[in-house]
Amino acid sequence: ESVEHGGMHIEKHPSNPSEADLNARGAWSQGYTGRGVVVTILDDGIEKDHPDLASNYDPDASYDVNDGDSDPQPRYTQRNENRHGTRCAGEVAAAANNDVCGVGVAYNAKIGGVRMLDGEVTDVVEAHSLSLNSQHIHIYSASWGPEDDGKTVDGPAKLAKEAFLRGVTEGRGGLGSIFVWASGNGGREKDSCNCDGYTNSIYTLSISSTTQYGMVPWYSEACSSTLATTFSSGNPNEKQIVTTDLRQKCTDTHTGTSASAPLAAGIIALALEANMNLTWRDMQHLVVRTSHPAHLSTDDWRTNGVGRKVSHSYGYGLLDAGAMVVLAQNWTSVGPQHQCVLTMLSEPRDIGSRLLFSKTLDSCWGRPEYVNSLEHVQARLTLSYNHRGNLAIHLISPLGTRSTLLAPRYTHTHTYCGNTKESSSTSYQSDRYIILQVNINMFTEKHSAVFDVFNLCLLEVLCIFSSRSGRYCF
Ligand SMILES: [Ca+2]
Ligand SMILES: [Ca+2]
Ligand SMILES: [Ca+2]
Ligand SMILES: [Ca+2]
Repeated sequence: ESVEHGGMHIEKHPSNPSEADLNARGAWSQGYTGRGVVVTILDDGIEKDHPDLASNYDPDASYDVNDGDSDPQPRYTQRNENRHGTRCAGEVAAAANNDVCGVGVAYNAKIGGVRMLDGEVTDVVEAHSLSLNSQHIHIYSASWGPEDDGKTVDGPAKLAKEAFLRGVTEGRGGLGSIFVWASGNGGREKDSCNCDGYTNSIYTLSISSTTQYGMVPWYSEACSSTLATTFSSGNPNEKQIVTTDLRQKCTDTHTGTSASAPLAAGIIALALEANMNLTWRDMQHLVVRTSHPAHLSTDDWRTNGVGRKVSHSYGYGLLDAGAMVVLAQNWTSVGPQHQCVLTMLSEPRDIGSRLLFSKTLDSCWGRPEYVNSLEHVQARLTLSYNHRGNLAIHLISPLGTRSTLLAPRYTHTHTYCGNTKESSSTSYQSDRYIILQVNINMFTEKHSAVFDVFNLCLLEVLCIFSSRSGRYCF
């Protein structure tokens, strides 16, 4: 296998057709290569003169937020620690047929880089990066967020939040900027990607990793907001990702969920080329409908209320570029989003050892915000608890799909108060009631715990399509 055919997992091995891959060739063979699509990598810069990137490099999709200039060239050091953005860029748009390094998933897409991680990452830096040239850039790929230490619960601050919202409402001529996000590498610390407000946001397409042999990698974080999966590194005997490297080099050792998000960004670029009118929410629908469990191993594959297989490690499974472009071509936009907000709690409640909320909902029936079918659920809750890491929070759909909004994080037992957390989950069919369960997974001590605020936000689209059940939803 030549390196030029790189992205080892993109390649189908003809000798073993049953081996699943991302099916980029399925899209390429239909003529989709990313032409006309603009992707940027929000990272530590991009080596714009790399021989495998230069021909696709787009200065209008690039900026140096760290130094406040237009040149995102990485800062070179002896240890090459600023190689990450260049590696991610090659996965998306390394040029084809030039005998240099590998081939990006969308090898004719325009690629830029925003240098924003090589310095203090403030709210201003994030917001600037997320909203860069949003009428020109279509897709932003990012693999950063709060510490993966299994303790942190954090997310975008004021300006970055506004940037996400402005991006999806005004970006790309109002169709919405597409934010692709790595789910995080805190697996060893038993971190939960739902505690990362960037990947957990409904505005980001959250991407997890699987290994060459279809296993959950050691660094993988499980959570309900993960939408889909691409390949990346695993055990030492498994292959890693081939891509462009700093100093005009090529590497076959790109790793982690950071390597997964750009592969997804490339596939999304192919789908966008197939249909430039897709909104940010259309793209999520395409991902959910075309991703599949393939051969991916985990013990938590469940079939949700509408018959889709879903896992907290893999979301809806492995992305399929060929299927994405096919579905994209004749896709009818899902229409405007509706939000129905429900207050679940009117006064503080003691959590005790187990607190169960169960509520029959009318989904705002009879009002303009009526939710006809469910796309996202956000549970916004504020609680005080002296051993936060022992909390488990589950959301159970009317058809019995159980989503873990928060799994216990045992390294995370320090005292902490007043934490606000927003969790999103995507696996329900709209019906009349939803149960939110709060479990405390600790039996040795007596805890005081109070639930202060809890409301539930249902977000949806009015269905345009119908299916056997009369609804055509996640
Ligand atoms: Ca610069
Ligand atoms: Ca090449
Ligand atoms: Ca994390
Ligand atoms: Ca997300």
